[in-house]
This record gives sequence, structure tokens and C-alpha cells, in this order.
Amino acid sequence: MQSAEPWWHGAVGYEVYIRSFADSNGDGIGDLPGVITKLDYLKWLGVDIVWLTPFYPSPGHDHGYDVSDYCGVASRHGTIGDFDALVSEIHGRGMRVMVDVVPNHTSIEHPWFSSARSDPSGPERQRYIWADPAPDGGPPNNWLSHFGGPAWTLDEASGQYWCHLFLSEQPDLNWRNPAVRDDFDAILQWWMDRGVDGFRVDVAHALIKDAELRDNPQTAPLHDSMHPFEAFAAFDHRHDLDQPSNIEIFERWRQVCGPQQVMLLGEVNAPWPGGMARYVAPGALDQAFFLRPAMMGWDPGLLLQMLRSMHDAAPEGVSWVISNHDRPRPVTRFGGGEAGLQRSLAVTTLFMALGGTPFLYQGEELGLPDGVLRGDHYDPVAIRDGCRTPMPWDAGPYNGFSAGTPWIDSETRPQKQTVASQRDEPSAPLHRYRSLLGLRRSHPDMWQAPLQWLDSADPLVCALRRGSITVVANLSPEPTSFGLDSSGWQIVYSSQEVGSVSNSSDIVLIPAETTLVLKTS
Ligand code: TEU
Ligand code: CA
Repeated sequence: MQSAEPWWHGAVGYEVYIRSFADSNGDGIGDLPGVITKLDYLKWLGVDIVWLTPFYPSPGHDHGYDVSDYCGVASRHGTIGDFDALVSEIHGRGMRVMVDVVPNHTSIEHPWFSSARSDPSGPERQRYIWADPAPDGGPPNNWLSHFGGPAWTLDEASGQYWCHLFLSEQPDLNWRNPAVRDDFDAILQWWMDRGVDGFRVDVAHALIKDAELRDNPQTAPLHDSMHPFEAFAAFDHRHDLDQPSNIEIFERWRQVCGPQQVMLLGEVNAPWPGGMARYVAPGALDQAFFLRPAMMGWDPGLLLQMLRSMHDAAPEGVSWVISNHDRPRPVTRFGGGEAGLQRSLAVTTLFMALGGTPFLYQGEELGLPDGVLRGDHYDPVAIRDGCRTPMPWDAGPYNGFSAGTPWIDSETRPQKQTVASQRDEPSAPLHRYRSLLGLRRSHPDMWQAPLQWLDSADPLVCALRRGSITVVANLSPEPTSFGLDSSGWQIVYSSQEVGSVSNSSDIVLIPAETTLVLKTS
């Protein structure tokens, strides 16, 4: 039976980076039983969807995004019995569970790759992308890996290169091969049979590659000191990313997952707004993460411009985030300290009034800056370690994350950054986020009523009305006033303390870098 509204309308999601969330057995690595112990917290916070990052068997070159068995649980994260228990505990609390599916590449240790590599003339070979060397013996084309160096590694035995848009230990699947498509249908079905409510699709924009493996045009010079992401950005990725036939794969998945039942949420990094919107057209993905706000520094003019155009191109199709496990935390990116927190909250408050499903990344609700590493980098591209340090539960050893030694060596967080301390402090970020999540429940107009943008002369001010709710985001460094068409209003939420506000006029005063949610009568 199909209900009129997809179940995720009005929902708020929460990303659990499994390695660093909660360790139940003292081996220093977060696990599924650990997540179970924190579900009451997530429910209390107001989370509707729990997204679990990969917990599948994996040699761990990319912390689980190199999968060697798509239908299993790595012993470091628990057992399949633990997974089933977690699903039932999540459902028992009226929440939903989303798992990651990683279709662009497998682990180098996946049995498919072992077969493909060992028998160059066998049918299994075609599951991956192989090519002969260029005439000079080098890589077949100029494609780069996101993580540095060429996107090709030579298999000496066969004399051919395999393609990998990430690490060499993450060989890319050949999505032009029907066998690969069939396998993933079965993988989705396998997890749906275990009760998952949605899939987050890793690098959804990259599955199909140019059939002729043509060179990408280079758009900027390369130099040795470039970070891999900068080198990657020095090319026009017209032949390795965002090929039009990517969408066919998700149209097929839509059939497998059923309309409006199992949510398909893509990690899509395509040109916006039109390129992004194609992935969430009817019959394909339900939503796509719009990751730009999670990648940028504080540039509110650009942020608001992207937000308006992206929202209008796909009003219900964008999942709004400023944080995930791949980039420095927003408090840090947006200027650090109180300013970083205030800006993060102002933006997230605005996100709560848009179509699509906003997601928080673990610890965002505590206003955390990046963690500070004590040892070497663990991440192949270094910049992702600071957001992956353990979730600070309390002021005990390792902030209560583990009774053993955490997999990542980082400084203990100060007490006021912990869940235990913030729960007892009504003015702490945790309570601000909790009230914010609660708004979607107490004021369903915020996501249900038709959205109408309100004019503002200032490009750093964004205002919208949805039924009885008006949201005004003042992202400028100066206070501002905003004219309403009614003098009957009250503030139902403010992203920071605004003190006593007179509501006897039709002008509302908004402090700098603050978003207000108003109810009008
Ligand atoms: O990230 C994909 C990814 O790295 C891109 O979004 C990239 O950041 C962007 O294109 C910059 O050019 C996903 C996972 O979230 C990440 O943790 C994995 O390492 C990666 O895929 C590979 O599976
Ligand atoms: Ca553990």
C-alpha cells in the first residue's frame, strides 16, 4: 500500500560515523552494540533517521568505504545479529535506519576483484575497468584519483591498468556490465529484507565512465605542492564523473526499492542546480545531499545564492547538510569558537524550513570544533581526521567513547563539549539543537506548507514564509530589521539568545548572524 506522503517528509536525519561513535567492547573501535546504547539519546535529541556509515567487512584502507563483502558485518563492528538487534531497537523507538551502499568501487580484497585480476580472459574480468597502457607505457588516460596520483594502477601480471577514482585499493566497478547491475539489485534486496528503510549512495555521480575512456580537459596548471583535491579540481571531469546514464542506474534502483518505501539518498557531487536536480527527478533518487555548504568556508552570500537556486530546482529533492565525515567541522570552517557555532546554527535553522531532509553529523549538536590529533594522520587525504575523532560522551577517559584505547589518537575534549555536561546546562548547544529539531514536530507548517520566498534588499538576508511560519536568516555581520505584513507575531525559535523582543510592531529586529523562526497570526 502506498501512502500519499513519503515517510521521510518532515524527518531529520543523523549521521553515525560508526568507528568513532561508541565502542561497547573496549577494542577502541565504535561498533553496532555501541550504537544501541546511544539510541535513547538520539531519540531524546529528536532524530528520525539514523544513517550508519559502512560497517561491512573491509581491509580498512578508506575506513570502511573499501568493501570486501557487501552482505556482512565486519567483526570489528559487531555481528549480523547485532545489526538485526540494532534495526529492531531503532524501529522500536519509532526511528528509521539508513545504511551506506558503496557501488562505485569495491575493496581490492573483494573476491570479485581477485577473480577479475587472476583471469584476464574470464567473464569476471569485465566487472572492473581495465585498459592497456598508453603508448609510453604510462596510465591509459589523464584521469586522477580524488586521493592523489593517477586514477590507474598497473597490474603487472596482465600488463593492464585498473581504474580507481579513489585509492588504488578501491578498484572501480564497471557499471556498463549487466552482471554488476544484477549484483547490486540483490545487495539492496538483501538489506531491505533485514529491515533497512533507506540507502545513502556513495559517490552516486561517478558510477558510469566514458565508454572510450577519453582524457579530461585540464583547466588549471598542476604543481607538486597541491592537495589531491586541488589537483582533482584542475580538470573538467566531463569523462569520468556525472555521465548522463548514471541516472538509469537509479531508475532501476527505484524499481528495486519500490516507490516511496525505501529512501534512496545519493551523495551527488554534480554541477548545481541543474546537474544535481537530474538525479532527483521523478523515478530516480528521492534526494541528494547538497554538499557545497559542507565544503566551504564562511561565505554567506554564496551560500544563500546556492541555497535559493538549488532549492528552487529541486524543492523536495535536496538533503541539506553543513557537516559530514569528509570535511572539517562547520564550527571550525565557519570561523571557530562562538562565531563558528552561531553561524552553524543560523544556517541549520534555515535548513530546517526547506524541503528535503536535513541531516546532522554526530557531535554537530554539541557545537564541536574539529578534534585535535596527537599522532599521525589516519586519513589518506589528511583533512578528514579532525571531524572523525571520538564522540565526546562525558569527561572520563577518552570522553567515555571507549574503555580501551581509541583507534585514533586525539586530545580529550574539554568537559563543556561533552554530552553529559551539556545535558545539564540549559544554555548549551545541545539544547538549542534539540529545540530546533523539535520545531519540525511542533510546527509542521515549517516543512509542510508551501514555501514562498520573501523579498529582502540585503543579499545576506534570506526570508521565507510557510503558512503560519516565517523564517528570517540574517547572515550578515550587522543587525538588521525586517518588515512583516502583520504585527501579530511571536518568536518560536532563535538560533541564538535574542533577549526580550518587542512584538508590538510589524518590524522585527534580528541580531547579526542569527536566524529567527516566527509564528504569525
Ligand atoms: O566521498 C566522496 C568524495 O570523496 C567526494 O565527495 C569528494 O570529496 C569530492 O568529490 C571532492 O572532489 C565518499 C565518502 O563519503 C568518503 O568517506 C569516501 O572516502 C569516498 O566516498 C570513497 O568511497
Ligand atoms: Ca568495539
